[in-house]
Amino acid sequence: MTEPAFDPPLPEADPEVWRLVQGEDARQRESLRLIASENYVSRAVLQACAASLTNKYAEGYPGRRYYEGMDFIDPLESLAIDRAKALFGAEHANVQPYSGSPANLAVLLALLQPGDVTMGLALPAGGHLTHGWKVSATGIYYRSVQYGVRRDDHRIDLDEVRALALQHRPKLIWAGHSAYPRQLDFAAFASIAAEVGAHLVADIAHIAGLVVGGAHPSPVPHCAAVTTTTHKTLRGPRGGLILSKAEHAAAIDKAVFPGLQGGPHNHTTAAKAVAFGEAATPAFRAYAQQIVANAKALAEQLLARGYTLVSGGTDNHLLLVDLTATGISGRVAGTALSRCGIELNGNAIPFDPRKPFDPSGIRVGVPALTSRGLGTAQMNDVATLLHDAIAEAARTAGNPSDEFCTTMRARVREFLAPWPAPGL
Ligand code: DSN
Repeated sequence: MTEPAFDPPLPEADPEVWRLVQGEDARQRESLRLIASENYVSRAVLQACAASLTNKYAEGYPGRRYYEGMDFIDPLESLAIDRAKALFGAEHANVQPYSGSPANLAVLLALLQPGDVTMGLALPAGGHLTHGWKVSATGIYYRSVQYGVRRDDHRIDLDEVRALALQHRPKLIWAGHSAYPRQLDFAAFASIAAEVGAHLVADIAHIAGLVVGGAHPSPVPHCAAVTTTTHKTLRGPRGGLILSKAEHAAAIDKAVFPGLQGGPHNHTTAAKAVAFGEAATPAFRAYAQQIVANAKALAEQLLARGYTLVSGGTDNHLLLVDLTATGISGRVAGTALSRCGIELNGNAIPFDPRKPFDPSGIRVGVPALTSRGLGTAQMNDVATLLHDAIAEAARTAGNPSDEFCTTMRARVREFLAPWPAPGL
């Protein structure tokens, strides 16, 4: 039997796209990836992402679909749901959210009326856009009150959270972040939420892998709902997940579909199931513990080189470095470091006098390099690479020479050579 004429493999079918994909593969292999929200998925997760399931429509839920041909999709989605519930100890799981932002919007749609009051950590203090920041739909269609961190120790001030909650009587309180290096006290948030009759919702997009690996306390017992992406520390495909108490299951399912989304991305659901399976293993538990150990070791090494860390250190997978003393902004440093084969992002620090697009800090995360197998013994070298590149960027006002960058890229490649990138 001959293959259909339209069906050559990608390198032949579209060399232009293939070249770019290959380029990205090489870049991921050869650069020191310190973006706190990124990771390397396993070969198994990558294979599931590329499965024929992408060809199938499946609006609805297992056993209640609007399409025929669900012989394999229904058991697959049920498997993903069961694995997610077991992994997190949750009463209900919805595995269909396309990513974290739709998951958060779905929770609001399920639990609130438009115009209801919500509370969340402000973006400049390390919160997420979808926790009610003014430009987000979550801040436009709901009345959002934002809490911050303390000026002296950069920790969330639970006294302020309580005072604001008593003053504004929110219907929903977010506990979550995308740039906060400390643990969240979910029990304390739950007690404030109970006092004002609010739903507590945790967004654990950044820390889901740490939670299931026992490296961060779980919010699940304390919350009406918990949202997460599946592609950060959880090391799954790009996607979202909502966990909830059984009493909210129907409302949440209805909010995801038909409230916000159409057909689920079944290939991603399969990859989520694979990732949940991987995350339930002892090896993943060790990975989660190693992430925190590596972040703490890197923090020590940067402190020893004179850097200022927001809150003085870390309890999780990320550090926020205040670059004010170096004379260059986080954006300028990030661009220069990228030319040197070191990837991270400029990030606002609490009470940042600079603009969000050109902030004072950088965010440094270790989940990806921990997936390559690097441990605490390698964090001295990671800090040296970072420091050498930042120092040269500062000395040259953000314009290190091409020669310097080429040398740095070679040093990064050589350093990473013994630690192959998973999946690629
Ligand atoms: N964009 C993600 C991050 O980098 O933290 C959060 O959505």
